[in-house]
Amino acid sequence: MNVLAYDLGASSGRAVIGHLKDSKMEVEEIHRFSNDPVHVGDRLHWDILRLIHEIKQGLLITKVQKLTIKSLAIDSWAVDFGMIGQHGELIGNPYHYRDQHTDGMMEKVLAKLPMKEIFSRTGIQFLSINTLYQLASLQQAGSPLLKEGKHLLMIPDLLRYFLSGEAVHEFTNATTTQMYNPVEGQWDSTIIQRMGFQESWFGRVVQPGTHVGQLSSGIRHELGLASIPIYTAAEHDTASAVVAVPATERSFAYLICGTWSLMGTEVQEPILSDLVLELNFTNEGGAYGTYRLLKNIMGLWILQECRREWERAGLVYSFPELVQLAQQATPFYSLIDPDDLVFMPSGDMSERIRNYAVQTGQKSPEGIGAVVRCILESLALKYRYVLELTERLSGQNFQGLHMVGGGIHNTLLCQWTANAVGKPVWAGPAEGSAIGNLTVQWIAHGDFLDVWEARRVIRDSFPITIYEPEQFDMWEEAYGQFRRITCITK
Ligand code: ADP
Ligand code: LRH
Repeated sequence: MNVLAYDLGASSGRAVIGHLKDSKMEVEEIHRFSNDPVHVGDRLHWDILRLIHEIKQGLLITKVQKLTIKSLAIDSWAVDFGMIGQHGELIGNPYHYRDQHTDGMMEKVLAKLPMKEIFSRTGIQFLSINTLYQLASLQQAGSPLLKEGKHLLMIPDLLRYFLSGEAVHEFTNATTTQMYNPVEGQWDSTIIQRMGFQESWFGRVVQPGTHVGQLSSGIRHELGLASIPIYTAAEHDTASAVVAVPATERSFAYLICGTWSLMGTEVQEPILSDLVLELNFTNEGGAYGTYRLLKNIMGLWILQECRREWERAGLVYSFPELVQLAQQATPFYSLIDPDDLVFMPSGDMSERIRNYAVQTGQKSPEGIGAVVRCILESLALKYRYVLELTERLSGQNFQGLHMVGGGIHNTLLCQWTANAVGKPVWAGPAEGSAIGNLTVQWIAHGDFLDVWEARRVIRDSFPITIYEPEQFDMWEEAYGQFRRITCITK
């Protein structure tokens, strides 16, 4: 019997089939598609109808291949949502979290609700992209979405709703709204009321691995399919990826490396200390009663945007080609703080990198190789900084770093990460979120006793590449340079 995972990242989505054979997981990607946000007027949207179309294409492939599907589940990026109107239809096209309507909105919300109070109620880091600030922005604009909307559904909730007709929230993703209270185990009515939002937008929240419906008769009829049970995965893709970290030790650090880089550790309770707040770490909900004490790092988004920009200028390079150019460039020529907000929106990214270098008294990286090298070295150095903070906040000393996600195809980044953190990097599996999604379904079906048994099987089923740290002195010196340039003092 097969289980089916849809894993939608910010840059691409895939349908992955998994089955268990001889105590190993076997997975096959049956469908992959790009996820292309669309600029309309001044706004940036997700192409939600294309995504549902691609999900249906995946279902059709299972039909053509005569695969029997025991269940399916969806995971995707966090914080974004759609509003459902009174007749059950989607109102408008969901906004992309990089739409600039949230600029300055966090400050306005914090004038109403103190930061400390929001943090103690939610445990969530302060990012302008959070659902809380997106809703505040729509409210300020008098958006019809909020006037007509009856139910707010996060992206995977929404896609699942399109498939099954059931409007149910999933826990891991709900926490990323910064309106869910993990201590009370429910939506935070204080924040919701004080913001003037409707409590009725926020419905029942279920845990990962819950059976939440069946493929609707409409879709079964349209595609000529039999019924398929629909489950919740850990629907936040990062939560799914953490499930798939092939750790054997209970204390482990991870770096989920894709469009974003998410670095942290698994904890049993949210850590709501002043230091976690001060360092802007988060306690996102995880599977099986855990929390993800982590920090968002801007990640390979910066490289993706440069690549897109060069492509528009007729300079078309694959990721491996860009990595090769970086390898040939001068080491530590210039460095950036990847998390400077200047790198958040889409657009003229290489120009912003050059400006950052000049404004911080460095030489400007000229040429594609120099820019790519600057991005990758800066990311590796930022990983060191955040890993040190993770150790400090969690009181642990990690033996190495687990890296999962598409970014591990960038072997240079993996090696430089090991060099920067001065510890081994264990890289794999690349399709962490999809495998975590499948794993939660298998656990729900009783195929594994718990996540630890599943992690052992993941470790035995997929290749893990070990990168040992090298050139320690050079990276140590570069880290000092990085801290000075980026003014990191803590
Ligand atoms: P997301 O799920 O956020 O869309 P992925 O986990 O699929 O992202 O990772 C995509 C990133 O992985 C790309 O932006 C790219 O930087 C990197 N990547 C993927 N394949 C390769 C490759 N062959 N060589 C180098 N980097 C790669
Ligand atoms: C990674 C991710 C991350 C969120 C961001 C919006 O795909 O889900 O965990 O912070 O997208």
